[in-house]
Amino acid sequence: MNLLLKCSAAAAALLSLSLTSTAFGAETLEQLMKRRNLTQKDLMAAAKTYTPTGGRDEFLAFASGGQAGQMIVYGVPSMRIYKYISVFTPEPWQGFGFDEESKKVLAQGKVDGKDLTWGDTHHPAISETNGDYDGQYLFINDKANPRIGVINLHDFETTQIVVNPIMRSEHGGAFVTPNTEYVIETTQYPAPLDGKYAPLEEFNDKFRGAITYWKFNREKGKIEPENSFSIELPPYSQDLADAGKGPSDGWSFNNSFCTERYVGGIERGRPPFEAGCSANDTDLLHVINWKKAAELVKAGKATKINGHDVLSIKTAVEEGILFLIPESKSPHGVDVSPDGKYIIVGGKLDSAVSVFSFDKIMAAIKDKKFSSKDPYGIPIIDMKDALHVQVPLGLGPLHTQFDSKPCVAYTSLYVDSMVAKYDYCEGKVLDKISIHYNIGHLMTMEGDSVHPKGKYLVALNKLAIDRFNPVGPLHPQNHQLIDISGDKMELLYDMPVPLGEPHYVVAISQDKLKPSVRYPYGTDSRTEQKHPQSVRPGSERIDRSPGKVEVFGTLIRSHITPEIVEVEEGDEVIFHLTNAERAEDETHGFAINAHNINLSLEPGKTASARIVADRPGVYPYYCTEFCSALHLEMQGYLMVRPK
Ligand code: CUK
Ligand code: CUA
Repeated sequence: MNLLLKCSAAAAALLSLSLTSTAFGAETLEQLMKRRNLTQKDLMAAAKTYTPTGGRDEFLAFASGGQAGQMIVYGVPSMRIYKYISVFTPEPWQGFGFDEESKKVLAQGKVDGKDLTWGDTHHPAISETNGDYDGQYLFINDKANPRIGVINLHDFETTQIVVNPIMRSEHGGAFVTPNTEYVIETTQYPAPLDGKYAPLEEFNDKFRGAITYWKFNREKGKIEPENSFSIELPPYSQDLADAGKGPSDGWSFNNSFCTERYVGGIERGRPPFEAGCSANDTDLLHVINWKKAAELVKAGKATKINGHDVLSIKTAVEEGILFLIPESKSPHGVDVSPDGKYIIVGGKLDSAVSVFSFDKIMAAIKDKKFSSKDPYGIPIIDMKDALHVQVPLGLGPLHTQFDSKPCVAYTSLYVDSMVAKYDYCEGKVLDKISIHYNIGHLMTMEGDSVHPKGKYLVALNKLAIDRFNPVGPLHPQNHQLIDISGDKMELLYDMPVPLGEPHYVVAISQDKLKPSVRYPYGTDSRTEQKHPQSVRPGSERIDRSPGKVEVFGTLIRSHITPEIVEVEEGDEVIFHLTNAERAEDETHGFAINAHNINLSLEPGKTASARIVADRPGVYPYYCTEFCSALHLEMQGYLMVRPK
């Protein structure tokens, strides 16, 4: 009962009451606890996460699905998974990659003319207005094939994929500027920006990093590649990035590692010296004035590489928009505080985080107080001239998120498998908690916005090892929910994540999301426009021309109209189908035997299926969602007559 004493009075009263009264059937809570081997602490944790049947979550989290090329939507604090959002990978339930409309979105993501059916998603970002999450759009990057996916949060569907024209590898994306003017993406491993071959002997001259600022048009809900630009960076492995906010709005920050330029067994930065990527004591934080960069591009100071505007290092240095600051070696996360005054950097091989002061950085730039230049001529600000404080936290600090309480931050400690809570203004450790195991990112509610909500923290752990029932050598990943409302962090719940490595996750207050329950009649959900081939019930028809049959149909309980479609062997057949339902959640599916077709038609949506009827036969089609008592009757036949 010791633990009970620590609980709040109300909860304690509730628990002692329940212990003696009947909970379910004949079993008392006390008996149930004994049978399931639960402690009072377990019960408190359960009460903090359990969401009664029919209940709603306070926050929705959007997690990267890692190698799955998708995203995972789950609730906090219940940790119930709601949905996968397909971005770079086909997903049949939602028809993504199976209907013609979504195939066009996936085709935007071709690289070198090749169709890619996966992505390595790392960092989701929610659109912001004045630095607050606004719940309108979601962005996610693909590390393997540098791309950004745009998801409209009115229907949680991917509507655009843009391919980075100058990168072959990226990591520091997607991060947004405070009014979502730009979506930021940085390279990971350097390569020639023009995409051509260059021998490693020319590494120092031909290989480059870069940072891309993708222009986002909020009215259209689209990234505008023609209005986007990049800045050429040295051939260091660039890493995570973040945009300034408040006083630092207009600036962005990104880390780099392997400034030794070690590649292929040779350090390219100095005479051959085989010490690998961690010979130097420090790597380099990049400080960039993106607002001025955008003006320079407008003024014609960029050069085109693969049709894309790129400001050279030389121009960036001459115009005073690019600076470097030494940072602890092999850094990982760079995170700007909610008030925009501090930039916190974690070093994977270090035991402290470095808290840089934006004011100090600006003062050094104003006074031209530079200690040296890097080999590419970029001015370097001395670390001590930019540092506010270093906080010793433990081994392997990676990423940082913020609390609703001022000056309170949380940093993941990869090597120690812990989360550290500390005061970054004073440089004081406040609390530490063990996680299971090897944490990468961590996330607090709206924790990288200007108004973090506190309450919960999710630890995204790289290893689960013994935490779950074994399911073969590939274990699920482990998202751990931690209560951060009190002085001490408390571990509440382990959620196995079954889809891929969930690098990062962002969570938004549920009341900021206003998803639609139906589309305006006949909507193409990918273009968000009226679908030109949608028809109303009663106007269904079949158009025929030589070699081609076009079906304009509808689905409504409990019919697919038309119910019979007769075609000739070899015909191209296109079904344009509209769900004529208005009732909430009355989705119909549409599958055709043997043709790799499954559509998802939510109320009001129009989607198209295209097939080539190259084999005579009788092919049933049917609705794949159990939509009414007469669901199984919702079917028809595609009759393919031999020639
Ligand atoms: S993450 Cu991408 S390597 Cu720390 Cu942002 Cu896992
Ligand atoms: Cu419509 Cu089942």
